[in-house]
Amino acid sequence: MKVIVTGILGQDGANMVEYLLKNTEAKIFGMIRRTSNPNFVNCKAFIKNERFQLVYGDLSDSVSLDNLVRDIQPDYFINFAAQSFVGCSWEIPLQTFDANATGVARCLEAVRRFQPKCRFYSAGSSEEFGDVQYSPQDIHHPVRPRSPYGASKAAARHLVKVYRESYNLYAVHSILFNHEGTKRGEEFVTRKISKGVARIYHAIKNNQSFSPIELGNLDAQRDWSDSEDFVDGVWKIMNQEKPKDYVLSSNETHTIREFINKSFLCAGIDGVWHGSGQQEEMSVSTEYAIKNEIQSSILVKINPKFYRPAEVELLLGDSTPARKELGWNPKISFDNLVERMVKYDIEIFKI
Ligand code: F7E
Repeated sequence: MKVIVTGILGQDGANMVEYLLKNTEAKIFGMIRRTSNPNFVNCKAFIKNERFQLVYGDLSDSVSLDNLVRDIQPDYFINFAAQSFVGCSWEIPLQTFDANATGVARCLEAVRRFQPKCRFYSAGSSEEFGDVQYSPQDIHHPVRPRSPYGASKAAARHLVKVYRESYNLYAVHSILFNHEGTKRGEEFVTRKISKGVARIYHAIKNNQSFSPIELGNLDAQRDWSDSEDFVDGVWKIMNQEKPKDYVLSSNETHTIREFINKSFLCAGIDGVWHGSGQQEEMSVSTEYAIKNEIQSSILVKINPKFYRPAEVELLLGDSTPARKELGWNPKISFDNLVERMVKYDIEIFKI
């Protein structure tokens, strides 16, 4: 069995490769773009595995995708490559659309032309639901994106459906709600918080001053899971008798503020909120400041530069069909997820 996985330098691609090496006998071809200085930090566990091979390819280059599919003749093609940062998608809308939507069309064409038996997975996003009409959101929720990123993923979803129905491909585009973990990029809010908490934890421990974590909208609500649970769900979705799209989610929603509270709690730092709107801040409690002889006291403050031109205020998924029909059983709760991320970042923190 041969599997092409794209996006292997990122969180999901790397977790997918680790999952496949552990749970299958497959040979894995991990696709990366040619860059002058690639960062393999997420690939340490498998880069030297004999069942793993690095291959060059690019979602913007159909020749590379055609060649890979023609030469490898994969049984599965799992596409986790993307411009995945919503916040940045207003600054680079065309590149976002090219990678996330046209890139999927290029993959589908490569599969259709050179290995139509190959099962294809496209990573959908709850950002496609955007300005939500009802909660919890299931697979039938209308597509109402609020960002160029959401629009690009929505377009990919339509393309996958069209190719599935037109050419009888096993092509799926399942909706992934937010999913995080210790491989998460630092620009995403959860890792930004866990790394910031680790930095402050070490500053307090070493009697040093610290600067606050600067964030945008703390009221947004997200349905967060662990990426390691999701790659198991994705593999189950790819191995059904007939292709069908599902939602993967925790079925819980939490504000950014709740994620912050839990993170500081995990680090044993006692914070209190005060003020509102752009003046809202979290600082260490008086008792904690006295006990630890802390001079700088602000832990979190608002920086409007992290507000988005349009926001998805609430996401809450309904993954009941995936749990019932696929036997998908996510293991990492919201509390576990926050704890894992904060403890990991405290452990690896370097000044
Ligand atoms: O933002 C708010 C921000 O960038 C979450 C991607 O994996 O999940 C992810 O997209 C929320 C938003 O993730 C900051 O406004 C506040 O409401 O961590 P995020 P995301 O946009 O939800 C979906 C499902 C995907 O498909 C995406 O690829 O947090 N927020 N302050 C902030 N966000 C960031 N990044 N930085 C802040 O300072």
